[in-house]
Amino acid sequence: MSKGEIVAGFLAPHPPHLVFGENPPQNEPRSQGGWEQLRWAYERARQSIDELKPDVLMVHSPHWITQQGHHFLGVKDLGGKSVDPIFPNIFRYQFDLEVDVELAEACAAEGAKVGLTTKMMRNPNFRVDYGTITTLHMIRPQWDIPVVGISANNSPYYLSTEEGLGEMDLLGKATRAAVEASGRRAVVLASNTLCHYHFSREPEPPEDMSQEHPQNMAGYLWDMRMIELWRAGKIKESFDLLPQFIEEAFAEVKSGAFTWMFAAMNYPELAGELHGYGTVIGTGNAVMEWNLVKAGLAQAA
Ligand code: 2X7
Ligand code: FE2
Repeated sequence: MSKGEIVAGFLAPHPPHLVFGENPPQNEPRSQGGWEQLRWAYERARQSIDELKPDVLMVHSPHWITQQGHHFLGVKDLGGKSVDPIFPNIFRYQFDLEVDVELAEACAAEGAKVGLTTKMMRNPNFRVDYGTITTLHMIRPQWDIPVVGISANNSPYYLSTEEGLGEMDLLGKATRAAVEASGRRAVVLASNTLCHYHFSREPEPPEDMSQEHPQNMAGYLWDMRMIELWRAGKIKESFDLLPQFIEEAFAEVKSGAFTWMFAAMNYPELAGELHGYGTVIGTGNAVMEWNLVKAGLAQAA
């Protein structure tokens, strides 16, 4: 078996509004559209997935919260209806997905080796969270590539940010080791919003884009500062700033997916491609790609 590798990483945020705006058959509520800049950004990211031809999509979601350890979806076929607890009016999604259980088990084993508490989720009736589903739907609506789903232990919220993100760094390195041993071509997806300040009232209808804009200017400026660093490939500098960004913009990257993804990619000082930026109920969201094949750091399919 040839050595597996991570072929790309995407910042792939999960506001369920994006699925709502697209009106796929799996989602019950209907909309007149909305959030096009972000949905068109995902269309460009989908083209890259077509070209990369990965064997597996790996996603870390802040909305599957497991306070005791890092959990991995561990049932091959999962299906059912996933409802967003905050926005049940816009996200009631019939999901049907295939899990790469072998790779998930290898990630859990590698994580345990480096001292993390890890666990396989074996409940066949498990309802997959809206974060995992939205990111996966937006990046690959065909659902024809097996997935690895990873929970958020959320250690940065009850340890210090630095300690918690240190755990996510270990989880990313463990993920990389598991992918390499698996022989798979893997794409890693950080399911994270940037600035997370949001409005507390929803417009009527929710897709009224005349009401959509950044919740505050300081948060918007933080998002632009971080995106500029990522577009310039200044990854180390961006990680040095990450705790301050999290603190001042209440950024959702605190939950660890972004750190996990970069650790899994071995922190390449590589310019990311911004597919698009937009706000959702005032929060900042960017769809960005770090393509390791184009950079000569991974093999083409
Ligand atoms: O989970 C989310 C989010 N991160 C941002 C915006 C809107 C809804 O849900
Ligand atoms: Fe979120």
